[in-house]
Amino acid sequence: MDQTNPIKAAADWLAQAESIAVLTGAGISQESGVPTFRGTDGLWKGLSFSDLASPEGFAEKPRRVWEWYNWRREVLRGVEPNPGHEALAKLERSKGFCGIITQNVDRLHQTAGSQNVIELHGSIWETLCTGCERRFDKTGEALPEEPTCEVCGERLRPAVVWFGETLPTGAMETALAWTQQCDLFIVAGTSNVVYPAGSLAFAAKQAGKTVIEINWDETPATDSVDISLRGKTGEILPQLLGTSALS
Ligand code: BJW
Ligand code: ZN
Repeated sequence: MDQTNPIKAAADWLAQAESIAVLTGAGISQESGVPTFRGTDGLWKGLSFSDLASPEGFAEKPRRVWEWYNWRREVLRGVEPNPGHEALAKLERSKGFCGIITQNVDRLHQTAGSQNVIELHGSIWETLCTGCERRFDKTGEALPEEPTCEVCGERLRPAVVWFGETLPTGAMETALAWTQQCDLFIVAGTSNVVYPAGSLAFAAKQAGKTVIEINWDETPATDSVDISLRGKTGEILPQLLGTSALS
């Protein structure tokens, strides 16, 4: 491994790996124009997202929570996948691949062409009825200020995972299985502070896998990974593929 050139070293790992799993977070969509949660653009009208992404926040002020989600849906209607998403889709096509484990609810990986995607935190494009628990696909639609169920009339909520809620059935189990099966684990554009997703880089390391982090900042996982590449995911991921024997 070339210690003096971490990009080259990471590209070498990529070229050698027979199967790869990737954990992504909000940072991978940042260059598409999607705001991240933490950091300078992590607030919305002065509210912390934990006021907005929690069952308590929704119970207290459902209209306010829907205002935030409707605003985010509108932002997402105007964005496209960026070279980071595209590089991962290309990786899936070009070699043995476990898949992408994403915390994002924006579906940009799928739009870029990735097929093996676990949505740990659900999808912003689906709604869930708080009464009859039916799910509705509302992809791309503009929703009313406080949408209600067309079957039972109860309040709809975004079909995403809020703090204190359990992840979709089987999602974490499959994600953990991928960390065990892959021989390279990439963790890209996540602050690694939200659990259980934040445990995956450590689980991969513990299972003896090579772990590469891509982030423009340090995270709690940085000191534990094999290679930490500091920069934009939309630049580094295409660079890695371009430098590896894959391309
Ligand atoms: C770039 C970049 C560029 C930017 N290039 N880099 C164990 C220990 C402690 C706490 C817990 C624990 N287990 C569970 C908990 C509680 C809680 C938790 O984790 N709390 C911590 C915050 C303390 N977890 C939960 O409640 C989870 N449920 C659960 O565990 O159920 C079991 C259970 C239930 C009940 C009791 C006990 C157990 C659920 C977590 C759900 C999180 N939901 C949200 C909202 C989703 C819906 C929506 O989108 O609205 O998920 S919160 C928010 O954070 C969202 C994200 O997916 C998630 C992670 O954020 P992410 O993706 O990392 O984004 P950022 O903004 O934080 O970071 C971006 C990063 O990219 C930064 O590092 C930048 O530097 C970087 N970056 N642009 C490169 N261009
Ligand atoms: Zn209903």
